Amino acid sequence: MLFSLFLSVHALAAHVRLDQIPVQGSIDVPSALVKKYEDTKIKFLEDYYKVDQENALVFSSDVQLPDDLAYIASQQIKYRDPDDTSDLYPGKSDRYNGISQAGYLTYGHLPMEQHCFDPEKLADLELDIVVLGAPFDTGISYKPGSRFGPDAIRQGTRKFAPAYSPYREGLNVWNNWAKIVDCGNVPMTPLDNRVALDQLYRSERAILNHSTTKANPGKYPRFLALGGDHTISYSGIRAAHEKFGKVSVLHFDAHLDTVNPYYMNPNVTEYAALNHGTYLYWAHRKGWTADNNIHAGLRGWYEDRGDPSRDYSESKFAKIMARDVDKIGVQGIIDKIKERLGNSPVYISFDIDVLDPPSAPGTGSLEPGGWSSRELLEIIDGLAGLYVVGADVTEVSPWGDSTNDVTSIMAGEVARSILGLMVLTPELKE
Ligand SMILES: *[C@@H]1O[C@H](CO)[C@@H](O)[C@H](O)[C@H]1NC(C)=O
Ligand SMILES: *[C@@H]1O[C@H](CO)[C@@H](O)[C@H](O)[C@H]1NC(C)=O
Ligand SMILES: [Mn+2]
Repeated sequence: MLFSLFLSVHALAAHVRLDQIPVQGSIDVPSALVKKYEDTKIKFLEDYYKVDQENALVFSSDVQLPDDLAYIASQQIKYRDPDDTSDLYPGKSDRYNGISQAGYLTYGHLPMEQHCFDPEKLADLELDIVVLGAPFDTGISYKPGSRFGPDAIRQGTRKFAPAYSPYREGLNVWNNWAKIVDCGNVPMTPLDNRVALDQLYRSERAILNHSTTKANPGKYPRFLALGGDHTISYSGIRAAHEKFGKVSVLHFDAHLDTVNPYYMNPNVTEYAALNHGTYLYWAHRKGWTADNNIHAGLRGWYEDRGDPSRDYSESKFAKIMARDVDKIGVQGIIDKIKERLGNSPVYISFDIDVLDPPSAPGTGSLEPGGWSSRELLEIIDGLAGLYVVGADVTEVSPWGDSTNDVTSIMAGEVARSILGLMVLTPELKE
């Protein structure tokens, strides 16, 4: 704040009369502006600038500036050599110079990796943690639009940089041991869910088949998929299970998503039986998920009276209800999740509708009574120590995001917390 004020005052140019600033011809500096700076009570400005008798804003020469500030304050702009583009290419300018709009649109300005699914590169391209997009919303029962989620979430992370966590001393998810990249969006056909989910499964399996860097003590890369509707977890759990064995699912959602398709509207055909309300039922039925799964943030009403009991008997989920936060607090929730999951390999299946609707309006099935973003982020960050082998952040439907990309920004932040868990626990505890 101070810093930008400093620069803007400087733009008015020291040693130049305010009414004679040579910016594209002449400009009129109203005396009110001069008055404004005279009245400024910010010490920083008082120290370094003075307004002389002729109302000119001057740089006060009796103040000794440190070199770096003196450079910023100096009148001479040192232009780079015209052939020098070293500060302009993506991955440099955008990530390190703090220019959020620069470069390609990747998650959090991560390096773009174009060869993740290139069959020629499976053997030698090393990856540790991968973000990928799953643009798919034809498994949904209410409002569609989440096929546009991946790019919206990336846009919501424009402000990200390789920065340090304010809550965990020294944690920088970007600059750490792991090579983290964005592999782009997987092509998923909107015309046949069976094919689309298979496309995603093969992509995630391919990611897990890459080798890792030497810095990685674990055996396989790990991934975080940006959805897409929640059906995409089906592919992720399937791929993760192939490498890590049965995974324990930590499911953040307002809804069960373990619904037995026999009881779920529309219960029409075999094709319809796999959708964003049933994929967890199928994942357990297929033998990909363990017996210690857990929901967090539930509050959606049950279509069938037997849904909540089948949730346990058929899919082995324990339940943390949204309102539990008022009874046992955030720490109580963290403890319950950790106790349930222990040292298992965990797949985090995340639905943005776990948040209270005002915190995430851009989603398909809003449910009142959800967690605040502060509660949610504290819960996820509190899970450090879990061994997260795969994850997704789903159901971001940007067309419902009427104000300021709120939902995309939330999703981007949740993803950052989940990536933090991956960085903090690089391998399975024995
Ligand atoms: C990829 O991983 C799967 C599952 O672990 C394995 O069966 C398959 O052989 C791997 N494919 C390649 C090309 O490495
Ligand atoms: C689901 O579909 C089957 C087969 O058409 C039908 O027998 C059954 O009654 C349906 N279930 C419910 C709960 O409607
Ligand atoms: Mn869901």
